[in-house]
Amino acid sequence: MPGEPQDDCLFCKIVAGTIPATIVRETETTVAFRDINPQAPTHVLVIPKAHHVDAAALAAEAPQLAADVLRETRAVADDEKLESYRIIFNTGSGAGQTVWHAHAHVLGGRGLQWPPG
Ligand code: IU
Repeated sequence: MPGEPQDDCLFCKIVAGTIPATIVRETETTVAFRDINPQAPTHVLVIPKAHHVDAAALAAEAPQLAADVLRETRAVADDEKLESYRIIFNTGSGAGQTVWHAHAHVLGGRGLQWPPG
């Protein structure tokens, strides 16, 4: 069922607290934590607590929750005092998605090239 915790999902385990993460923000519906392999001085992942496999599924299955995630990206940027930053939802393996629980990357603190690779 969309939204239900998955036993084999790493990010569900972070939500449950059974795998450690450096959590920077938490709301009733979302968690934000530092990426373990940061690609910029600020690299924070914002995830819904509920399990949805990717951004497309999240938008379709729980649009209010998608809005919660987007609002939290703004809050992370404010907390980190980022004037410019990038929000990325890698969606599908061809786009670089490796964890099948929707997450927004918030990247900032350095110059960012466009287009991305
Ligand atoms: P992707 O868009 O699915 O490729 O992003 C997954 C991210 O999750 C990636 O940047 C990893 O470094 C990050 N990550 C993490 O922060 N903690 C973990 O335990 C694992 C991956 I596994």
